[in-house]
Amino acid sequence: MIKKWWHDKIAYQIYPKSFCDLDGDGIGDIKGIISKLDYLKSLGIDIVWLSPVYKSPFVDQGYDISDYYSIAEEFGTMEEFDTLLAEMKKRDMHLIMDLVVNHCSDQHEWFKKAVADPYGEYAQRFYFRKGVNGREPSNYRAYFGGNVWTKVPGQDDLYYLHFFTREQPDLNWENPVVREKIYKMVNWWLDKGLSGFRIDAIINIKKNTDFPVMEPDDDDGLIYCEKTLENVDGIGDFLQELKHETFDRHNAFTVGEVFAMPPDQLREFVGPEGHFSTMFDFAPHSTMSGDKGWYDGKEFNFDVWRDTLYESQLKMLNVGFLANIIENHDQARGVCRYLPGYALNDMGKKMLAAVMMTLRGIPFIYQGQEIGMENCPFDSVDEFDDVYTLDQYNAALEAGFTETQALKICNRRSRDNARTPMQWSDSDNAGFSTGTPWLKVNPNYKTINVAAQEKDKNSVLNFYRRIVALRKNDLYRETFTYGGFVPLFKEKEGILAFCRSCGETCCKIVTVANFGKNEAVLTMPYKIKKVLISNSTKTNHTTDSITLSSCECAVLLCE
Ligand code: TEU
Repeated sequence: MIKKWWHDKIAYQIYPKSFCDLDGDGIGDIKGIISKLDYLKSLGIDIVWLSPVYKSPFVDQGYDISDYYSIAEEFGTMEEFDTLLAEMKKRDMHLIMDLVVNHCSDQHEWFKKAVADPYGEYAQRFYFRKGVNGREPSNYRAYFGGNVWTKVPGQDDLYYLHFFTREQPDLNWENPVVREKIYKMVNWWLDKGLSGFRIDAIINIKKNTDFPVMEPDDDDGLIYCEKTLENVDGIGDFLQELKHETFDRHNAFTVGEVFAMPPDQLREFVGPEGHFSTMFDFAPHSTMSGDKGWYDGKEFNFDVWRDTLYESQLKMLNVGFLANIIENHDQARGVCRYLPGYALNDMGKKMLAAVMMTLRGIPFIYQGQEIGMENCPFDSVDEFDDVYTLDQYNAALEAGFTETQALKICNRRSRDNARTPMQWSDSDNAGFSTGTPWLKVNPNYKTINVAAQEKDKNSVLNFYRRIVALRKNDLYRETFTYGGFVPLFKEKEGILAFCRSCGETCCKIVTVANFGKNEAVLTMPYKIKKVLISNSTKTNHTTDSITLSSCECAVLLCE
């Protein structure tokens, strides 16, 4: 395998609106991020992924961009952004930004010009279509609800396409002018010194532009828009062109947000010549997805989750690397998803960390994960901000759930769970802001916060520091990065365990974790030489076996 600069890196996602607010307006800002770079360095972070900071009306929290060349004034100025880049370089850290190019904002100059002249050049940069029999051109349901077609303002029978909210018109990738302008913008940022991009919702850029009416998948007569992409060929041509015109020229690191990839195209997407450096592994998360929405989401099933994780790891062995997450800004908090009630404590959180940080692939830590932030109790639907949550609340009501039940469903699943302000200390607003935060602060900030965990050598934060340092230790880095993956103890209930090794040239490292309620005795297939890290004060083991109490984990150097 040809080694790349990003193979052994650790990444951290910042959701800027909720990270750190220095100017007191209740919204995080770039100056706040700069003030925390030493903190990120102390955690061992190499790459920071910044969720969108571009100019935006914030209908979808910055994923609706009105100017790709400007920084939103809520976050600061371009000069401050340049300072951020310079300060990161000083610390030998890389910055990647979000590339949101399936759609822009309806406040983008192109869309305004398209609306002003709906049969002119700018309308060609979007999908404008005539209605059919006085209705929308087709019957697709947008990701955040409703029809993907909305009437062009001022027009009777002309519609534009948006797979997300109506304020996020889809860009027409079939139009070479659009592609050329996007590549120019991407290169502009890379020339500035970015190390790459996280690429948003990218599977959506290739559509069947005949937009045929399709068999509905629900009583509303619509079909989920993602399903309409299933048999559409040709996305590879767009993605290879994008890569060739931009990323390749800068040796950039790219991570795709790819849902619904055709399963036979793994190598095309993330193989050595793949469209992206890596892409997120959403398979373990998707084991809980419902067919219709959050209201029919599945309960967490440890066996299904573990087997899916193993499958993801194994399928990548001779292909490349996936990016591993337990959460992001679109998910509820990982500790609340994957840890049963009895494990939702510091032991359990460290166990999840040990598993995630020793898998094969690029680890992405989401802000607050390193202190074990949890889902937030939202007491009323008015406390949510997220468009998707409001849609799913209504979907639950329409499916016959009561308001109390719908609120409970959203409490479990809402994207706002991960978007509440970062908990820096036990002072007002968790030390996030001196103003009124834009979103509720999780009331548990008095006990779960960075300042308290800095002082406690056994905190979740310090465990993350140690496990990150272990992964980067010169003695083990090669194994953690390039080592294979062999699942162990598959027949043992509640056990997640695997061996990482790369043959003669490097050492053998085994991770064992007991997600079960009862103690487990594991007879080891390899001799234990040393406990590299564990979440207990004293690991009970001999050279041949190890006994794990409930929620106990260990990373072992073996012979
Ligand atoms: O998410 C893309 C996407 O497809 C999501 O709707 C996803 O299916 C869902 O959140 C899973 O829980 C990206 C961004 O990450 C998200 O924040 C944006 O809202 C969306 O694109 C539109 O840009």
